[in-house]
Amino acid sequence: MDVRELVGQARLGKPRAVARLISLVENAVDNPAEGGAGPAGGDRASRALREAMAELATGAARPHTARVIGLTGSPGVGKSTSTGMLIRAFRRRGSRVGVLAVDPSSPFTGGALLGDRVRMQDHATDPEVFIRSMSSRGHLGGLAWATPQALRVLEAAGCDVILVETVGVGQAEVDIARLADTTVVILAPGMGDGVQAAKAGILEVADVLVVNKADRDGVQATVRELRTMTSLVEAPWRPPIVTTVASKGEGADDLLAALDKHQAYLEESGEARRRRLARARDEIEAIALAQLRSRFSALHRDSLDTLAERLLGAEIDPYTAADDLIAALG
Ligand SMILES: Nc1nc2c(ncn2[C@@H]2O[C@H](COP(=O)(O)OP(=O)(O)O)[C@@H](O)[C@H]2O)c(=O)[nH]1
Ligand SMILES: [Mg+2]
Repeated sequence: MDVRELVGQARLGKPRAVARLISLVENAVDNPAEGGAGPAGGDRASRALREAMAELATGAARPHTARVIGLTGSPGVGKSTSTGMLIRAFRRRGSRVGVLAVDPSSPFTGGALLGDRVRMQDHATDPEVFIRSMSSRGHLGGLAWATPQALRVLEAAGCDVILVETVGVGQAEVDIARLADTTVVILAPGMGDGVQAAKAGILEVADVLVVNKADRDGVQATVRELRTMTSLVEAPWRPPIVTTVASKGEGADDLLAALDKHQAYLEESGEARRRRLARARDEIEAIALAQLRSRFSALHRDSLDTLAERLLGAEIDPYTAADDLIAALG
């Protein structure tokens, strides 16, 4: 099947075409040639990816816009369980849902972040739910350009909502707050999260704060701590605090209401467009950097070696050598 046909099928929401297009993105990350600079490669897979993105980004069909909701937090707080809860909540509304589990650390993909619970049980046979996981497999910068492209595929497939699960705040290669329209930071009571949260500056990224595992002790203390923090926020949007028991589906309606309220704020304030523009800038920059890195590593073999010899031989100073190297990039 050629790329155009594949994109056409994905636009019709055909799961297999969606899966194949996301695989195209993933395989480019996986491609170790040229330092993992997927979109820069001249190989067949890279060309196919480029063609697919051109068709998706500028093709005849008007791009469908999805709400991108990021879920982040420390391991074990209940991100995957909450993702499952939100899939169900959005499906009840009749929304088509995409899920991307982004794992910056795992050397293997295959749903390390997304529990089997979510993958298998409820949604495996639901044609309106697309679930994929992606890992960087150690390639620097790989997820920075691959994730927006995977989002574009899911968006083209008509997803109304895309949930992106990723670990940690400030530890992820993909800065979820720059990727999502709404970022949900999930905490759990009694994990020392309050203190950690303050340190990691979650208030800078959180649009909605969730204290999950509200069936455990200490939930009120965590909520109080967060409330004290958010009361100091002077920005036009003060992140609401929602308590949930994701494993029992409790609090789903409150969370949904908080998400909707934030979405309305984004639209009214013009922040929605600002965030999308920032996302577009990041994507272009990530691809450009990948291409530069690729060309740079190609130069490495000859120019850089020669320049290093000359520097050691006191024939050239390091600044002039760097200028020469950049000039050689063309
Ligand atoms: N008691 C309790 N356990 C929960 C709740 N939500 C999730 N869990 C459990 O916490 C563990 C980690 O959940 P998971 O969603 O995989 O966390 P993640 O690492 O953040 O994705 C699992 O055993 C869940 O069943 C909750 O609200 N209450
Ligand atoms: Mg998880």
